[in-house]
Amino acid sequence: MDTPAKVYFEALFHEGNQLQLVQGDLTHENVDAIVNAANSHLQHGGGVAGAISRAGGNIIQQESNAWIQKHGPITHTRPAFTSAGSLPCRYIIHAVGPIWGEGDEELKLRETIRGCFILAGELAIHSISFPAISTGIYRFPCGKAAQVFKEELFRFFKKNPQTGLHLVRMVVFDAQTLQTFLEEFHRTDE
Ligand code: AR6
Repeated sequence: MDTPAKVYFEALFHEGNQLQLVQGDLTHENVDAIVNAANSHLQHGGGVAGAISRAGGNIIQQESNAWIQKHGPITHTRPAFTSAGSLPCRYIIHAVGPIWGEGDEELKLRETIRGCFILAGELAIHSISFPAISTGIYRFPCGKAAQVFKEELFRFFKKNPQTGLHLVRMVVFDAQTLQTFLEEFHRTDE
């Protein structure tokens, strides 16, 4: 039933650290943590958040509610994390991207991605998978998002050669998003 995610682009860094662009379903990712494209109240209704919540089970929404009760709403810079229920990964990092039109969207998307890397360091994980945060219900233009992700993911590995995070996967769902990200990622490869 499960189609394995296909790798379309790969970049190798210091110590064999690896960046991959794959097409697949984030809920199938066999990594330490997947990033959820969440909203600030962690109500996982639609999009990839809904898919994660349905596939992983009620525990994810329950732990999310407990997080909000304890810490208040999530910001771009500081994501939340929960366990992953029945998903193959260990953690879900709940990150909130910008809604297109609210202002400073590009900077906020960069902060969202950087916040995930900071939390990944605190959790001492070795592998992480990102979805194309903000490009669905939040309507961030896909081409611009691809450029931001490419720059931030490459920057992370270049600035942190000794990182314990050895594998970063960018997981896109549909063919059009894949095409846009592929064009952007190949542009870097000069
Ligand atoms: N695997 C990988 N990517 C997926 C999957 C999947 N199973 N399902 C969708 N995508 P979105 P946003 C892609 O809308 O724009 C939710 O209601 C999708 O094609 O999930 O940040 C939250 O609770 C798109 O490219 O996130 C928030 O309220 C990307 O994931 C709001 O949506 C992100 O689309 C967040 O909106």
